[in-house]
Amino acid sequence: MPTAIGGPAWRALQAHQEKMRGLPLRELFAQDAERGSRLTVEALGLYLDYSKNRITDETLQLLLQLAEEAGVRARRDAMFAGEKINITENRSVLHVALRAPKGASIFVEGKDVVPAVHEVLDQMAGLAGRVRSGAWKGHTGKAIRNVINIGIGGSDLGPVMAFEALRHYSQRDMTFRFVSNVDGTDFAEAVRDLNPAETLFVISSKTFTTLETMTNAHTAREWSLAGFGGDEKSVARHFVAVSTNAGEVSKFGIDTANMFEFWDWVGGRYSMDSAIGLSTMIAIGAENFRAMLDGFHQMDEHFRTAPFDRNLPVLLGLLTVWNTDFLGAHTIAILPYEQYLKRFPAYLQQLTMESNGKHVRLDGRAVGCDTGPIYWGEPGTNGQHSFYQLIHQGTRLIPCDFIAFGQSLNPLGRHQDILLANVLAQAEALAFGKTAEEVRAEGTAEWLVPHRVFEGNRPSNTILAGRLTPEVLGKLIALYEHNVFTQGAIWNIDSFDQWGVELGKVLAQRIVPELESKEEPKLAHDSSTSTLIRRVRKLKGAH
Ligand code: G6Q
Repeated sequence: MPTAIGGPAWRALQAHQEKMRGLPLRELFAQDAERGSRLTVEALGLYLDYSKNRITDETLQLLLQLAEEAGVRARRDAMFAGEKINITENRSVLHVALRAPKGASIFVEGKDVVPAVHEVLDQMAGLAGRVRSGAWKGHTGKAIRNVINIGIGGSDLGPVMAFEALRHYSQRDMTFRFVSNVDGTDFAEAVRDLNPAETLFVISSKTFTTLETMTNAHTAREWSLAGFGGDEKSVARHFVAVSTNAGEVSKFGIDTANMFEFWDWVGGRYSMDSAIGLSTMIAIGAENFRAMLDGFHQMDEHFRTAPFDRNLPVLLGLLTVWNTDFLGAHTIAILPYEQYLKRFPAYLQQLTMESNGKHVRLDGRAVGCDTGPIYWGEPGTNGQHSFYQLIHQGTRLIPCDFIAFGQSLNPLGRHQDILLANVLAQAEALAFGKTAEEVRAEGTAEWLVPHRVFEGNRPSNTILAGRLTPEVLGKLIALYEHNVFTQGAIWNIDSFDQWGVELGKVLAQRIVPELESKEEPKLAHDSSTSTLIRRVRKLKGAH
């Protein structure tokens, strides 16, 4: 596929962007009284208002033309058809198969993968049911009260986010914790008040070789064994695994009957709805987990079939390309006004930045424009009292995605109205600001006027839904997955590899023995790294 960057639509957008400079949002809204209801899309119970972007109908038409020139449609269809669109790893990209309903067919190299997906889901439901009901007994005959997921990156961020997001639906008499960091503190704090006899570890690792996860898993094994006088037979009752690597799992001592499989066509950051979601399923139950999968699937179908001008993920992806490549934005703030979504921005950081943080196209040549913006964020209203200042009055353009729900899962007096009033007010203030005249009219001293002016013209999207349910969470995650896909297709990059995380891993493996060796090691690094290694060796000895 030839790149659309620099093509007709791209060049037209560059010229168009010049025109747009003199058209602030105030003006655009003044020209069209219907804008706020027209530039919206509602699908699957999600309402997207994108009217507060610096766009006109012409911008939209050009962006839609860009999507056609980039071949987004063909690329999308290739993904759903199981083609190996992750070309640098020669893999299919089929997270959509993880939520395909029973009876659907998706083929990888001539084999329908959907039946295997449902077999694993049923196996997960079996374990989740036994653990939740207390039928699964630990080594000493006690029921499991604590579940600890050990994993990192894609094998951690999704489970953590989903547990927090769906905590309302979780089994409240059980404790769920997540250990990811190789910093021993993470493990130590997670288990300090737990009883090994009531604790089940879920070792989540696609490869079962990841340094951090295996280090934590072995420490967990020692901690657990110590609670049973070293009886190795206990491992099978207190450890289960989620992996593609049966050999390593059984070497670890985990009964492969308690191994939950997934496949190399599931990327780590797209795996929270695979067996990697086992801890989520134990927490919320199989029925809620399936409702979440159904939400994902509904969004997959919407992405696959809705016309692009009414297609939520396509529109969000195109707006991101517009803000990034034509308006010069470097970041996107994700601002959920829903406390349960507190880890959603962190989850999206991996999904978006590991996927689209690429500098070369599929053919290995330089992309020639900016790719993946930096995603970050915090729940509202907290952020309003800290970093929003820079968004309102700083010198940088920071597009925001506001996410809010009509109903609270914890209705308390006026809380929800106040929360919702704030999210609406922030989007309004960012778009329309406050002019010098308005500030003066309040009787502000002239010298203070510039400090109190809000330029406005800051773009944002507002996404509204009724209530945060497992199904809605699935829709929201798939919305961003396909938004990321759309961006990557426009940039013509491989959104599904992650070679950028490799180099640091390799170098760390080299440095570990240099830190541990009794003898002073011969160091052949650059002078900074060698000096730092010597300094760390000294500090290690210091108390
Ligand atoms: C995600 C990445 C990465 C991966 C972790 C854990 O897309 O590949 O975050 O998930 O490195 O890998 P394992 O599951 O193999 O331990």
